[in-house]
Amino acid sequence: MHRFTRPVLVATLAVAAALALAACGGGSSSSSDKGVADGSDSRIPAGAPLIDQDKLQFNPSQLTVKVGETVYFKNSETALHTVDIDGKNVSGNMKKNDVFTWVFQQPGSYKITCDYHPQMKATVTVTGS
Ligand SMILES: [Cu+2]
Repeated sequence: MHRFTRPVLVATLAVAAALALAACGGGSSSSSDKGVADGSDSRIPAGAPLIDQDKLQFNPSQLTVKVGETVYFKNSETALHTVDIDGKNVSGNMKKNDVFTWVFQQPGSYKITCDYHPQMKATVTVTGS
């Protein structure tokens, strides 16, 4: 029995390594989870900062951008949302697939909320150029 211990362990490690690689490859999670557009929406350049409104959340909930950079917000679901910056509704109602953009002109930390869903909260940190 003992003579099989080592090969079994090696096989287990190989499976674990394969699973880890598969996890790194992603596939199931949207790239907007990371706050960067993947280019799948022609209105949003690949690599642009993007906050998705989905599942009644802002995704991601933390984003760091530079002064003057265009930040994209996209409503990906049927629920109506807004983009409020420090309590001010700047987007109006956003329907499914609506895209809203905003350029932050001053460095700082900005609270992003939605008029309709108090649980929707995000923070955009704007750094100097
Ligand atoms: Cu909302």
